[in-house]
Order: sequence, then structure tokens, then C-alpha cells
Amino acid sequence: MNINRRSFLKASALGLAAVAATGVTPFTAVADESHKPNQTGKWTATTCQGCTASCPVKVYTQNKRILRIMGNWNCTATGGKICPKPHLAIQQVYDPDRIKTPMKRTNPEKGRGVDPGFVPISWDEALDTIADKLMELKKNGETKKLAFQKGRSTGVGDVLYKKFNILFGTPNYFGHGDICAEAEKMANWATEGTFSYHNYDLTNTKCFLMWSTDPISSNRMSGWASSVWGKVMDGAKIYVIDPRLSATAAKADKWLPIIPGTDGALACAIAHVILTKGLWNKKFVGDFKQGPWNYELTDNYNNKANLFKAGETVDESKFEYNQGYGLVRWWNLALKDATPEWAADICGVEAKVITEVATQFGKYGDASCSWQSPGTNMQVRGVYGAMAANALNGLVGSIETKGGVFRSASASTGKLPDHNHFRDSNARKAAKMKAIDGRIRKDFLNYNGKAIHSNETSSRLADVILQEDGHYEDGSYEIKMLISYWCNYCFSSTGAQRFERAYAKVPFYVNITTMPSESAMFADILLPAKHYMFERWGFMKASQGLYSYISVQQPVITPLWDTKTDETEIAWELAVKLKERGFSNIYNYYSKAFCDPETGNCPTNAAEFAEIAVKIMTAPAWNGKNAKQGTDLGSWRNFCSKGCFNSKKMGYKKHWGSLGQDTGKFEFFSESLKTLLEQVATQYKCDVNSVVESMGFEARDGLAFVPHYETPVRYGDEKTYPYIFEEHRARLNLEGRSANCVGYQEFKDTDPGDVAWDDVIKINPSDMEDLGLKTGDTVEVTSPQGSIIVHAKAWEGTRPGVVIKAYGQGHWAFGHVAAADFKNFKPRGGNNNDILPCDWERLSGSTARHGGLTRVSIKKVEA
Ligand SMILES: Nc1nc2c(c(=O)[nH]1)N[C@H]1C(S)=C(S)[C@@H](COP(=O)(O)OP(=O)(O)OC[C@H]3O[C@@H](n4cnc5c(=O)[nH]c(N)nc54)[C@H](O)[C@@H]3O)O[C@H]1N2
Ligand SMILES: Nc1nc2c(c(=O)[nH]1)N[C@H]1C(S)=C(S)[C@@H](COP(=O)(O)OP(=O)(O)OC[C@H]3O[C@@H](n4cnc5c(=O)[nH]c(N)nc54)[C@H](O)[C@@H]3O)O[C@H]1N2
Ligand code: SF4
Ligand SMILES: [Mo]
Repeated sequence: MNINRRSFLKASALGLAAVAATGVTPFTAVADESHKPNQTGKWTATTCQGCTASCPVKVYTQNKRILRIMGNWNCTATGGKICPKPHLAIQQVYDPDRIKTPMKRTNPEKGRGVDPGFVPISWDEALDTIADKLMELKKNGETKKLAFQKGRSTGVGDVLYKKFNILFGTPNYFGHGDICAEAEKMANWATEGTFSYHNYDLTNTKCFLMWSTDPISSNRMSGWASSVWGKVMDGAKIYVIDPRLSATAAKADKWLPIIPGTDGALACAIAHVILTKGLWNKKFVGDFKQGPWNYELTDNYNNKANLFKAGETVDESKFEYNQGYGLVRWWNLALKDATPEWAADICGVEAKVITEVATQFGKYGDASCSWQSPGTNMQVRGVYGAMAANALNGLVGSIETKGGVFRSASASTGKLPDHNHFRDSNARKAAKMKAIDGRIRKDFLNYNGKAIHSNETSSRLADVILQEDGHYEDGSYEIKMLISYWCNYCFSSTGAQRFERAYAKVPFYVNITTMPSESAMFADILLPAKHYMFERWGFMKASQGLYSYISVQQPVITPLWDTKTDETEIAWELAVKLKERGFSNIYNYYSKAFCDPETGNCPTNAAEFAEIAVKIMTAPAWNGKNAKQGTDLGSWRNFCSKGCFNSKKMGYKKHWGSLGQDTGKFEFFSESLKTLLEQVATQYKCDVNSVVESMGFEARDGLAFVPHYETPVRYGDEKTYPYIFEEHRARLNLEGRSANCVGYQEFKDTDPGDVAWDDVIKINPSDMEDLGLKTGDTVEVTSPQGSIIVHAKAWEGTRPGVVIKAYGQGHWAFGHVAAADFKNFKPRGGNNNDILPCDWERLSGSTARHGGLTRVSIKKVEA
């Protein structure tokens, strides 16, 4: 591979030349000198994007070198705290393996382990080549044959991802939501009417049910959660439901090592106990109208009969609702027989434990919190179980109460300028076309909170591209050109091998990246991106707890190499090149519609454009518009200095009365989902049962509208593949971006059961014995999807019958640290996505990576 020392030296020389030629110094960040008086360097505000929490941070530089990172002390939500991960970002930005200059491929052969023969080229040559290819599509009337994929992005991502593609004339741009966690939002929407993640009032919660949630290691608040967890543990009962002893489970009151994929049964049994014991929250849900009082545990409800008795159907007319809706129907359809004994057989958790947990959860009432996360919802049939987990919040009435679950506090951002005037007839036509990811089918609902078939299914793009030429289904067609940025589908998508074949098949592929990566190895042109945290303009909006924030990203240091900002500078430069070739619409839009909100000036170059785009999007945080939502920062300069806009605290009970879509209530019987499924049935001229069946669910009739248990989907027969495979996010994963950091490898053992610089499959000692294995043995783990080679480790933290491995190792092309032998494309361990087949939760269109999706066999092999 030609990414060697000589090319890098050449590349950096090119970089200096490029800066000199444009005369632009993009280093205009505003430092906050107000803190740490005894230090000689300066602190600059920016934003970590190690995970979705997007914590505001401050970076300390001395002589233009980054020395340390702290949480931004101006941030209310995090209290200025961060998790350990952003410290690895320093290793990322200074990583010697970074892509330092544009490169072009010289070896036409593409495949895993094939040297692309990359050679450095100038930005001009790279952009000219790409623009020529784009113009070729345009001239042939084939703009729709450009596909675009993105992964993580900043708040100005749409400048490139949406606006560029819309104006160019392709409907085929796809985000990575479907490989992330959209099923979680779907479950919240179906019960509570919010297509979004929840926020949690950690320090006020008295009882937690953690459905696979490990907040001190991952999930969406680990900055704040890590800092307050000691206090949380002092004040709350914590029950963790996970086949693996996670970091949170290790410190919990109880660990419930569930059989993967059976969460729906456990959640329904917990609901059953809460109802039969009369522990539901009558003020929130409602209550029976009359009858003699016979509640087992509550003592303040007179003259009412609890008709929820195991096995007995309840007459709906006897119940009167407050904020709840359809509880009796849920009971009759899915709960009356869901006893702890029934669930114990399915989920492998003892009946008496189920009863104990349910009783505690019910007792703490609206200060209890049921926190469902991807382990529970990103399963093929996972939404129904996740709905059940969220319905427990409805049962105890912990919706927007002290210690309960919340939506995000408001913090409005600006809008990108309207692009309509800049669309030609071709672009208008494209806007009406179907995207080719095959989401518009009876068996893919892909609801996004607004409309069906709208959530993108980027993970299906590989299958679409791999269709035999001339035999395209779903109205799809060949893809002639692909651009992707900040994503690595050849590693991060389940069934990853599909993307290797698909990217090899696409005639022209451009990858915009900071690092070499598995996907980058298939590129015809590589464009080097500035690092998201330290080298560019951007911003993020996020929430933790009851506060939201808008946080700036600014160039903390002068970019190290000849790189450009993916979302703005590269978009601008490409627009310029297209204009030179006679297509000026995108350039006109960028240069005429984007005006600096302070000066009114339009951008004249890429660097100005990059900053102005961020100013437009963040203006409400500093121009007075958001003054009612939080602390107005008064000026752009002050925003950059302080680093973040803080919202006011989220109010209690804010959405009571407007919870479910049409009912306004918390829907235990989801009228919202019923309406949606009926809409699909009408569209495809069939009945709801047929829709639900085609999506692979077991439910029929009313059951399809209520939370319930569905048998988990498992690939591989039990005889050939005796073990259920499960996996977890590593604590130091910065999504898929940290494996080349020495700190990641050195501290890999912060994940319970893991080993530094290694990739181990964690097997219960009883299964190790059956397999005749000892710790350290090299094993081949095989599923119907593929095989990986890793080390075996005996570990009591894995449920017997299940084998568990962290996600994150197995990179063969991510750099010298990540790979065991980078030069020869030899990975360190194995990529879970080489053994996880690609299948979907089809209500949201998400890939399912959990719930014991596949079985595996384990075989000892030579080291
Ligand atoms: N088996 C398994 N698969 C998973 C997951 C899992 O837990 N298990 N997690 C899933 C989830 S939740 C998500 S969100 C996805 C994430 O998956 P992706 O969206 O594919 O993101 P990453 O894997 O983080 O890869 C990002 C790539 O972008 C490049 N890059 C890094 N920094 C920058 C930058 O600043 N700018 C640009 N332009 N490029 C950069 C690097 O090449 C890196 O490989 O993975 C999913 N895949
Ligand atoms: N440290 C760290 N934090 C992150 C990220 C990161 O890369 N690193 N990425 C961020 C992103 S993009 C996302 S989407 C979120 C993801 O949020 P997380 O909550 O971190 O999601 P996962 O890592 O997918 O969840 C995996 C957990 O589910 C458990 N599990 C698997 N199957 C089952 C099952 O059938 N039932 C139950 N009950 N448990 C099961 C696994 O053992 C594991 O503990 O995290 C964010 N936070
Ligand atoms: S929680 Fe996520 S965004 Fe916050 S500091 Fe840690 S990695 Fe960065
Ligand atoms: Mo994600």
C-alpha cells in the first residue's frame, strides 16, 4: 500500500503549497482566556463527537499543540463533565496514519486485502476528476445514478448531504440512522407519541430498569452519567437486564442475565405483576370505576376493585382513563396470561426475581424509570418488546415527572437557506423520484415519525447495488458513482461483506475520510477530511438530563495536513468545479443564498462558506431569538468563546394531554401504530395481518397494536451453531473511530472481561469446559454469515449458552495500531459484522444487531 512515509512527506509539502496558494488562514477560533489563570496556553471551546451525546468541551493548547481536554465548564447539562473517550481524540488528530492529502487509486482491482496503490494527488486533480464524473452523469441524464452515504455528521451536514444532492438531481442520499438505533424511537413513538430518544433525570430516579443500558460506558449521556453515577447508586435501586455483566450491571442491585431476544416476555410479565398487585399509577393511567377495594399493596385507594386477575379478561367499560389509553385492551390481548412463571420459562430469569423487580418498580411509582436501549430494541422483532419496556413508564406514570423520562428541552437552531430557486427541471424531477434503497415496499414500513417509507435504509444499498445488471427490483437501477463521508459501511454495517462486494462493483467511488478505513480501500479517490473536533467549523445540538445545548466546533489548531472540511469546504470546492463546467446551480445557491447573519456578506471562498454556514445555523443561540429558551449569548464571538448555548430546564408534565398522536394519551393500545399499519394495508390493497406477516412479525389482529412478546429471530440451526452470539459497544469506542488509538488498545480491559490489545470472545466457564477450551486459545467463530478468528476467554459475566464479544476490533485497514499487521491487511481480532447477518426491524427499517440474531459455532484453531 502506498500510504507510506514517502507519500506522506510529499503530501504534506502539497498541503503547505495549497495554503499558500489560497492565502486563506482558517484559524480564527475564539479562545476563552477567563479560566485557569496560572497557565500560559489557552482554552478553546469545541464539541466532542465521540458519541451522540456531543458534549461541549474545552481544549487546552500551548504553542499550537493540543495538551488536554476538559468538559466545558459553561455547560449546564453536563456540569462540565466528560467521559474518558474524548482524550483519545487527541491521539486521533495527531494519528500518523491519517490521510494527509487527496489520493487516487492506481490498482483497478478491488477487494479485501488488495492494495489500492494509492498515490497522492493535488486537490485540483482530485476535484477535477470528481467534477468530470458528475458532469458525465449530468450530460447523459443520469444524475440519479449518483448515490451518497454519510455516517456521523455535524449540524451543518445537510449542506453537503442534502442540498448538494438535491440540487445535483439525485434522490439517492442516505444517512446511517438505520444502522444506529431508530427502533428505539419507533417504540417511544408507538406508545408515547415521540419519535425520539428519551432523556433521564438520573439524580432523582429511585428505581431503574436498565434494558441493556450501560450508561457509564455508552448510550447517550455517558458524560454526565459517569460523573453522577456514584450518587445515583446511593439513591436508587438499579436492575440491569442484559445477557452480559456490563459495567453498570457489575455495580447494580441485581443483574438479570436474560436470554437474548426475550425482553418482550420479561417486560410483559413485569406489567402483569404491576397490574395484578394494583401498583399502577391511577392518577396517570386511570382506574376502575367502582367495586370493593382489594389491592394487595397500596393502601390509599378506597372502594375500588382491581379486576386485573391472572387469566381473566376485563370488561373495558369498567375502566376510566386519565393520561392512559387502552390499558384494558393491552391486558386482554397480551398481559393476562403473562405471569412471571410464563416469562421465566422464556427469558431464563427466575419468576421470583421478576416479581421482586416489578414490585419495587411499581412501588417507586413515578420516580421509577424504564430505560430501553438498542440491546432491547435493535432486534428483528424488537419494537414490540421495547414498546413493552416503555409502557412500564406509562404504567407507573413516570412520564415527565421528577426522576422519570423526558423529551429534549427546546433549543432552536437556524435553517439552511431555501434551495428552491436554484433547482433546475432535472432536480425537480429527481425530488419526485423514489430512492433506490428499497424502503418503499409492503414489508418495509420505515416510519420516521412523520411518514411511512421515509426512514432511509442505507444498509440495503449494498443489496441494491449487487443486483444483477438488468434485473433491478423495486424500481431501482445501477449506481454509477458513489460518494461517502464519515462512515465505514464495509466495517459498520451488519453483513459487512456485502458492502465490500458492492463498493467493488460501483464504477467510481469517492470516500471522504480522516483515516484509511475498510471502505476507503475501495475508493477511486480519497479526500482527506479535517478532524471533526479540532480543525473545522461545525456545531452540534444535543441533550443530557433535563437540559439541551447548542455547542460550537471551531478550528482549535491549524489543520495539520492538506485537508478540507467535508460538509462545507469540499461541498463548495465541488460546486466551483461544476460551475467551471457549465453547471452553476449549486455554486449560486452556496454563494448567493448563504449570507453572514452579522454582516450580511455572502461567502467568496470555501473557508468563509464553512464559517458562515455554522453562523446561520447557530444564530438563534446568540442573536436573541432563543432568549426565551435559555441564556442568550449576545454575539457570535461570545458564543465561540463560551462554546455553548444552554436551554432552560425541561418542565415537568409538559406533554401531558398531548402524548399519543390522535388520542393525546399514553397509548398502551397503540392507535398510532394501528392507523399506520392500516395506511400501509390500504396502499398495498391488503389487510393489516398481511402487512404484519410480510414484515416478519408473529402478531395478528389486535396483538399487532400492543406491546407483546415475539419469538426472537435467530440465524443458524442449533445443531450446527450451538451458541447464541451477542455483542456490546466497547467503552472506549468512539463509534467506529478509535481503534487506531493506542489508548483504546491499552485500556481495552476497561470493558468487563476484555483484554488489552486483544479481541476476546467471552464464554461462560461451563461452556469453555464443554468446548474443551482454555483462556487464550485461538478460536474460529462461525455463523451462517461468515467466520472470524479471535481468542477465547473464560468469563462468568456471560450467560451460559451465549457467547459475547465487544464490537470494535477486527480492522484490517484502519491503521498500524488497529490492525495486527497493517501492511499485510491482517486484522487484530475479528469484526462482529462479518458474522452478523443483515436483517431488519422493519417498522423503523433499522438493522438488527441484538437479541441473539445469530447462532455461532466455536472451533479451536492453530494460533
Ligand atoms: N456490530 C455492530 N455494528 C455497529 C454498531 C455496533 O454496536 N455493533 N454500532 C452501530 C452504530 S450505533 C452506528 S451509529 C454505526 C456507525 O457507523 P459509521 O457511520 O459507518 O461510522 P464509523 O464506523 O464511526 O466510521 C466512521 C469513518 O469515518 C472516518 N472518519 C473518522 N473521523 C472523521 C471525520 O472527522 N470526518 C470524516 N469525514 N471522516 C471521519 C473514518 O474512516 C471512520 O472509519 O455503526 C453501527 N454498527
Ligand atoms: N462508549 C460509547 N458510547 C456510545 C457510542 C460508542 O461508540 N461508544 N455510540 C453512541 C451511539 S452511535 C449509539 S446508537 C448508542 C447505542 O447505545 P447502547 O445502549 O450503548 O447500545 P448497544 O451498544 O448497541 O447495546 C448493547 C448492549 O445490549 C446488550 N444486549 C444485546 N442483546 C440483548 C438482548 O437481547 N436483551 C438485552 N436486554 N440486552 C441485550 C449487550 O450485551 C450490550 O450490553 O451509544 C452511543 N454511545
Ligand atoms: S459522552 Fe460522548 S460526546 Fe460526551 S465526552 Fe464522552 S464520547 Fe464525547
Ligand atoms: Mo448509533
